[in-house]
Amino acid sequence: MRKVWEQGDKRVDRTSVGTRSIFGASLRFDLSADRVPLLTTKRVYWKTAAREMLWFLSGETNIRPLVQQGVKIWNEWPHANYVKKTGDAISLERFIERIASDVTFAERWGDLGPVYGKQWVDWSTYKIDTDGRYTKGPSVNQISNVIDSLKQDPASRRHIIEGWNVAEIDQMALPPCHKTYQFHVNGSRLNCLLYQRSCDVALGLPFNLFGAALLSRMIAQQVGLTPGNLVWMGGDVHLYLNHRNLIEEQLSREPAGEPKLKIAQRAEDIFSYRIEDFEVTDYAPQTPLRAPVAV
Ligand code: THF
Repeated sequence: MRKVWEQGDKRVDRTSVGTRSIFGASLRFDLSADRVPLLTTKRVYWKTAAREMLWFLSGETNIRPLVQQGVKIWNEWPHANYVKKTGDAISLERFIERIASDVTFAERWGDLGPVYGKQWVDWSTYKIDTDGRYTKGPSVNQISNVIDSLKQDPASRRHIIEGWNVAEIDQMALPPCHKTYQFHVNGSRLNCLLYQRSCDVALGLPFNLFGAALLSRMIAQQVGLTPGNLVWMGGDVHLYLNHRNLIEEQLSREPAGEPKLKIAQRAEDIFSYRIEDFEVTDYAPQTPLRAPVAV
């Protein structure tokens, strides 16, 4: 955060909020002994990040199940889309109440398009016959495939979960930021590398790191390995200019402690984990810091 804030170039971005940004960065964390990258310089609502990760794994792309669990982090995009398409200047709060109470409305306006969940567990395929006609092929469950390949061919360099479906980008509310996860087996240890094309350091990164660590830990448990390293690589790594107060406060604070993440029991399969299965201990963060999300 300090590096981006002090050395980043000023850029006008898609959201027109303005950022300071560096291009190309990496972080490395040791996940052994239940360690987890969870910020202590502000409270991170890790259960929200965990619920989001379970939502991705469920294949869902509609915000309704998140809304029903009180998770608000994806609300702004469907709301902005609704206001833009209908010209109805409904407030975010009223819009979200309708998503929660009205299934038909939620189906029509709560969907983000073929974002993470769809690509991870239900990537569409097509076959082209000799006349150049397209027919639908079987869809691909990348999560199941990675679980299988880790078990059957641990030395493979192809344990990849990819969110960047070029053919469907234009139907997504937002193209994936944490777009590629690669896994790597070293002896009994499972390493994970996350490549994130665009990173909102103040709001997104704490969630994305916790999410990646959780995914890595669930997958390790499913295939009988111990979590090794988590390597994070970022493309455009930025701080929004309207996050100044949060940034200056956070940079004045000292990290303290070593939070741990445990999974109480092994779920039957990678899709059957529940929020109650996750436990964070040794977490005594400083106070939460609020900042608006750029849409
Ligand atoms: N767009 C932008 N501009 N930043 C992002 O971090 C981001 N994401 C997802 C998609 N687009 C993005 C959405 N994820 C918060 C956290 C994650 C988000 C969006 C918003 C957020 O506001 N966090 C607050 C409140 C948490 C809460 O409500 O519990 C926080 O204090 O952490 C990055 O993947």
